[in-house]
Amino acid sequence: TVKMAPNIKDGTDLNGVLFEDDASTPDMALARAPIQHADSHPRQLVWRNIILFAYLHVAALYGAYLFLFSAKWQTDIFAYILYVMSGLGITAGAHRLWAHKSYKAKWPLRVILIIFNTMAFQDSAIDWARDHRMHHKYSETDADPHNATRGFFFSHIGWLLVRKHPDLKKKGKGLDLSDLYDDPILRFQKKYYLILMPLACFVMPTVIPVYCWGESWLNAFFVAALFRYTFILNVTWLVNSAAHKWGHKPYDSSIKPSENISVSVFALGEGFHNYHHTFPWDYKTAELGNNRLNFTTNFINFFSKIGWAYDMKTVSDEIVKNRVKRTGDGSHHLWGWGDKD
Ligand code: ST9
Ligand code: ZN
Ligand code: ZN
Repeated sequence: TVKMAPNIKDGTDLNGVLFEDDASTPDMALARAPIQHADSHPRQLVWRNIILFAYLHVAALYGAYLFLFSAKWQTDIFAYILYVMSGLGITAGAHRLWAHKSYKAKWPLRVILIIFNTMAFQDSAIDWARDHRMHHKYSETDADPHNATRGFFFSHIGWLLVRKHPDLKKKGKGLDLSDLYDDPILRFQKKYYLILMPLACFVMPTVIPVYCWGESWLNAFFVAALFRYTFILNVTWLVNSAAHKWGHKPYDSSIKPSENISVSVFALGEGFHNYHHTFPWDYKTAELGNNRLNFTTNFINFFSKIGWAYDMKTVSDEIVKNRVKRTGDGSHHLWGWGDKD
């Protein structure tokens, strides 16, 4: 079942995160205020993160070398499968299900997604969704965790290397996260994160290649754990950096998020970012009716066939068309894939 958002009229959806209640949030006026710069706020470097991320990226380069020249082919395929699984834990799980509530999932699918999500180690889904709701609600202001107006580096990785802006912490108190805390699966993951995450992201990916096809510990750890993990991190961050910088803006030319095909391919369908920021409740995170270049949408559609995913929210062609006319940059004919213009 796919639902059209019933009571959202075009124009009231700006920066909406949750399709039921967002347009009525008083802070919405603030969220649309002119772009603010964070220069007045001194950066507080977090050296622990700087050192860990520096190590991780050097180790991942070594892992990439082993991936190409040393690991068994089974290990390479395994790393690829883990990339898709943990990627879905972010896209179908943390992003479309938990941050945006763009569809509903029965508990077996939620269990699958929380396992995938823990393999991706991007912090608990509750914390991820909290940051992401801020990212939409206060997009490109100081209260946006990876505010793209602070530059490519900050929106890519820099935001994880410094203390958060005081504005974010202040405004963040106003978020309603009760839907997330109501789910025992999400509470369980957050409570035991420091045990579950190392097992799912580092131990399991290392042990399986060693015991199942006799891979070396070195190859298994650097390829299936560190290289695979760091690769997905960077793909995810590219949505915040590259897809907030390069590409067309067929739906809303007043914001930085853009339609970026290259990012979409690696991010399992999450690079159609101008659409996504314009219509954030759409479970497809893209207009394309036929789900091209959108593996995550196909994944959710598959589970809707067996009844584990339901109540998917989307946007009517009519609303999209009006919005394109009113605020688009005129490039929609390149993006409607011939079936909407
Ligand atoms: C990682 C996450 O990489 C990546 C997320 C990317 C998002 C992408 C979105 C794009 C769209 C989707 C596309 C997906 C594509 C995927 C493709 C896959 C193939 N609201 O955080 P703290 C308050 S993680 C409300 O410690 P500091 C709160 O009271 C990588 N309140 O701030 C909080 O206390 P508590 C691995 C908030 O001290 C308190 O402030 N993880 C909010 O300034 C302190 O919070 C890491 O490396 C909020 N949003 O530290 C860890 N935020 O939590 C990195 C905060 O107790 N993080 N508050 O409630 C850190 O080390 C720290 O957070 C810090 C800031 C140093 C960055
Ligand atoms: Zn964004
Ligand atoms: Zn989003």
